[in-house]
Amino acid sequence: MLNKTQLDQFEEQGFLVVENVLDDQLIHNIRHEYDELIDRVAEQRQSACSNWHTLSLDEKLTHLIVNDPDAYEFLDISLPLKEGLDESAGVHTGPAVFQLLTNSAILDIAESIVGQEVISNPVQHARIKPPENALSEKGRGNSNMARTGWHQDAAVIIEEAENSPMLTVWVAISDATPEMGCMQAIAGSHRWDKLGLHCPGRSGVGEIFIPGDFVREHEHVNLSVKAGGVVLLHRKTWHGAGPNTSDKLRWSFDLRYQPPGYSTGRECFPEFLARSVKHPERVLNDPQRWSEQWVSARTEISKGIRDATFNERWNRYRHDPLCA
Ligand SMILES: O=C(O)CCC(=O)C(=O)O
Repeated sequence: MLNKTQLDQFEEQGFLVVENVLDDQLIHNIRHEYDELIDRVAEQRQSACSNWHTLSLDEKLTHLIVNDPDAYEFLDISLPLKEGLDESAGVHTGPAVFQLLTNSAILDIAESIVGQEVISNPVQHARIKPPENALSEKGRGNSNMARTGWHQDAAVIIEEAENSPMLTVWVAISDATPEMGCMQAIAGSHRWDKLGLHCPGRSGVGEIFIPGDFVREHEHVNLSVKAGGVVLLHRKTWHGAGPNTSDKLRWSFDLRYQPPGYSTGRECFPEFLARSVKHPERVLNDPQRWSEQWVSARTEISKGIRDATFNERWNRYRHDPLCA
């Protein structure tokens, strides 16, 4: 659980860095799961290079993302936010990722902020970022693999969910330093009244950014953290992540938690009860069932049984001079 100093700091600044949250075994399990996944994906897409089996996991991830950026959806832990989502859409829902979502140290932290009833919100992503100068132009517009424009998490979801008390838990699988494109945030910005203006990005739904001039008016801090640590963000905190200018891979997952009874902001994707004092019998413990929920979401969306409404509210600013 977070202590009083940490809670006060989160309340005051709108973010908090907590080191040493994950144990080495969980990081190992995730890396191992992705090692198997990357081989499968590269084989299916015929994206492997001739010396593939001599490469380390980080080298394989880098090779695939640089040379076949469209393969990224098979590495992400959310279905892609694209129109016309069909049965071929990729999402990775392996047991090690479920272990991460339901990890007791992470849930303790989430509980400290959202309360004893904890929903895992499906607004979640894997961010696996090779050195930015290796990426293609297409890759550079995608915040899963390149820099992340400044934004507020409450602006990423549908408007009806803007006030859902959602907590972002950003988990470092590799170290994250300023050179590697760690998270950056503006202290106290979560207490500013209205959401800032967000502009639609050039590459797909979900990529939005606050114009640079608005960001530069304020000082920001770098949220460096070591592998196994987490960064917590209030949903209204202005934040982003710089480019990875190092020669290493920068890898993180961003997860969201909230109390029950509020919209998750992406209702077509599955949420689940991760911890509960009131209804322990309803807590989801089965990685297979979790995975099946994502598969059902994909099937129902592709058949039109489930409506996939994503956040498109910033599109009206596409031609606004402030967004140029
Ligand atoms: O890891 C990143 O680059 C961005 C993550 C982020 O913006 C978030 O978790 O809200």
